[in-house]
This record gives sequence, C-alpha cells and structure tokens, in this order.
Amino acid sequence: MKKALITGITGQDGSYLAEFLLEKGYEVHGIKRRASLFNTQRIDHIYEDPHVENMRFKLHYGDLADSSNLTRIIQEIQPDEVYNLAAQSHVAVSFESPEYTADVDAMGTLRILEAIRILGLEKKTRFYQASTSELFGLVQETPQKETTPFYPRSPYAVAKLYAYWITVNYREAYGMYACNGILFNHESPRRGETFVTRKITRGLSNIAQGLESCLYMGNLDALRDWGHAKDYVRMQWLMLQQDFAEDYVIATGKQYSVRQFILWSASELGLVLRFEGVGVDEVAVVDSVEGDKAPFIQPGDVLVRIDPRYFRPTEVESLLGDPSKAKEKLGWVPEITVQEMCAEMVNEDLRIARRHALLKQNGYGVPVSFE
Ligand code: NDP
Ligand code: GDR
Repeated sequence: MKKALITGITGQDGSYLAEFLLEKGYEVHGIKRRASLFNTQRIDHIYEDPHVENMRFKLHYGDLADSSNLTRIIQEIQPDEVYNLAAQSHVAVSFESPEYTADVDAMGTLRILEAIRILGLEKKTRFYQASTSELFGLVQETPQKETTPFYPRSPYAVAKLYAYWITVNYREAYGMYACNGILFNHESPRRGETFVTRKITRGLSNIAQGLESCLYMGNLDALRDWGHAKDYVRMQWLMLQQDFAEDYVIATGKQYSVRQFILWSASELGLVLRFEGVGVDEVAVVDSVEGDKAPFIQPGDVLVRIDPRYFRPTEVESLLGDPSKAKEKLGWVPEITVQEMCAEMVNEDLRIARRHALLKQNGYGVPVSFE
C-alpha cells in the first residue's frame, strides 16, 4: 500500500486530495496545526477512529515553521509521496503578514525538501509543490504557460517563487522526483470564505436569506481563470505518477471577471443585477427577482458596493492559463465548468444560509463574518 503525506490537509485542496488518495487505496497521513478550536471540518467525514485496526487515515500535529517536527513525521511515515499544500495562502493577508508568509510558504518548502534529503529518502519519496499562477503576477505573455517569465506581485507570490525554484533545484541537485504544479485559481463549496468566489456566493446567499444587507468588494475588473478544486487535485496526483518529474501549468484556458462571477451567482439565486456608477462608486442594483431562493430581496435593492480596503497595494489584474502541456502529456482535461461550479457553490451556501436563518428566527446565534 502506498503512503502519502499531505501538508495542508485541513484546507480546500488537502481535503479533496485526501478523499481522492483514499479512493485510490493509499494510506493517507496529514499534518494539521494545533488550534484552539477544531479546524478539521473539511475532513471530518473521512476521519477514522485511531483505535480501529487497519486505519488508512492518520493526522499528525505539525507546522511548516517547525523543521524538527517535519523531519520526525517524515521519518516515522517514510512516505512514497509528499504533497506540500500547506501555506498562508491568502494574497491580501500576505501584505499584512509578509514575514510569516515567507517563513511558511518559502522556508516551509525548503524544510520538507531538506527533511527528505537528510533522511536519505530522496530516491524513494516523490514531492509535489503547490505552485501558483500568482508567480506570473504582472503578466509578460498571454496566455501563461510553463515557459512564461515570472513577475510576482505580492509577498505571497515572492515566497512561492522561492518555493518553486528550491523544488527545481532539489530535483536537479539531488535527482529527487520533485515537481511544481503551477495551478490557476480553483474553487469549490469548500473554498475559504474570504477568497473572492466564496465571498460572493456566501455573501449573496446570506443577503437572500436576510442575514446580511450588502456585500462589500474590491477590484471587480480582476480577470481570473477559475477551475474546480476536484479537477485540480486529480492533476496533483497524476504529476507524481510519471517517469520523469516535470512542472505543469493547470488551468481551464478561459478567463472571466469578478463582476461576471457576481452576475452568475445572482442569476443562480433568481436575481437579475445591473452595475451602475464608476470606480469606488460602482454598485450592483437588483433589476428583477424570480423564484423563491431570495425572499428578502426586492427590485431596486443595492447588493454590492465597493470598499477600497479590499484593493491590494499591487494587484494581479489578469490571469489566463494555457494547459496544453498537461493535456498532451498527462491527458488531463477539466470536467467541471466555471458556471457549474458557481451554481454548486451558490446552492451549498444557500443551504447553509437557510439553516442559519432558521436558527436566527428561533433566537439562536449564527456565525458572524468579520471580513
Ligand atoms: P487553504 O488556505 O484552503 O489551505 C491551506 C492549508 O495550509 C490549511 O490546511 C492550513 O491549515 C495549512 N497551513 C497554513 N499555515 C500552515 C502552517 N504554518 N503549518 C502547517 N499548515 C499550515 O488553501 P488551498 O487548499 O486553496 O490551497 C492549497 C495550496 O495550493 C496552498 O499552498 C495554496 O497557496 C496553493 N494554491 C492554491 C490555489 C487555489 O486557487 N486554491 C491556486 C494555486 C496554488 P489551517 O486549516 O489550520 O488553516
Ligand atoms: P487570488 O484569489 O488573489 O487570485 O489568490 P482571491 O479570490 O483572493 O482574489 C481574486 C481576485 O479578486 C479580486 N477581488 C477580491 N478578492 C478578495 N479576496 N476579496 C474581495 O472582496 C475582492 N474583490 C475583488 C482580487 O483583488 C483578485 O484580483 C488565490 C489564492 O488561492 C492563492 O493561494 C492562489 O495561489 C491563487 O488564487 C492562484
């Protein structure tokens, strides 16, 4: 039985990848951080009681900032594959915590590679690094592919640039099977609540159920190439199953604006919106309401306003990936369209909002968003 170690197993991708590898028959180990509240909601459904015999899913306390902890865990497991998904993954937050982001996202990657090397596992353990389209930042070529020059635009992207190159360097210096998946944005109902797609689907669903009154957004002109996380974790595994380690761009090859994602989400709720005004005065107003998904919304309501605090000191305006290499060499094609994904996210957030609305009507507290 193959053994995989996933860092960041409690995150969006970690949870889908763990499900995928369990289905493939792997023994799956994950590193989770100690937190004052439970942080395993995304993986609770696959959790196994450690007292059960032959369990195939095991969590270890750890942190990418702690090299002795990482070395001990890797020594104990002797994994065939390591998927390094852990990161301070929020671009805007990286401007507020640049040093922490560098420590975890850049140095954390080095710590794992060094652990594999020091333990003499460099010929046994295959390594996947969660690289990102943010490396392209201020784009030098459209669409972006494996050979497009990098120009990172945030402390997050700069930290990930180090992680990208240290992965390449360990491959070349020590003959390790180590590769980078340069993944463009991928989302799902399990996406963190403060990334733009989830913020929109959750915010509009909450407004539809009378839990919030308005959604405050940043740059609506930003263009992204959005795919579904389920499609993208399949690719992470495929990259480690080849004869030679190589780096791959994973994207859909289609690009849309944040404004368009708002329109799709609203439409799934039965709402037709129109955008009015320019710059920070732009708003989204309801033109018409159909169906029963949004009982608290009336024509004329303003659902979206701009709040400049969501603007970034340096923005990545436009990303569009060219996944030709992944398609040709690995036979990978995304199966879920961005519109299907948006509908899935809205309907899941609506289900949660309806539950919270019911709790509120009956005098119980509901989670508050501080974003
Ligand atoms: P999430 O933010 O959902 O998950 C991040 C994971 O990393 C969580 O499990 C988090 O733990 C963990 N983590 C954070 N800091 C540490 C630390 N110091 N030590 C150990 N674990 C830590 O990210 P995604 O699942 O969306 O992304 C996975 C990876 O892919 C990330 O590296 C991200 O940068 C990268 N990426 C993501 C893309 C996307 O569109 N989703 C695109 C390209 C790259 P906790 O739950 O405790 O917070
Ligand atoms: P990104 O994702 O920065 O691309 O990084 P995010 O969803 O945060 O932003 C996408 C674009 O939307 C604009 N935007 C807003 N973003 C947020 N979060 N909140 C807002 O209110 C808002 N309004 C507009 C942003 O300015 C940006 O242009 C994600 C992360 O998952 C990274 O870890 C990953 O590496 C990249 O995707 C690929």
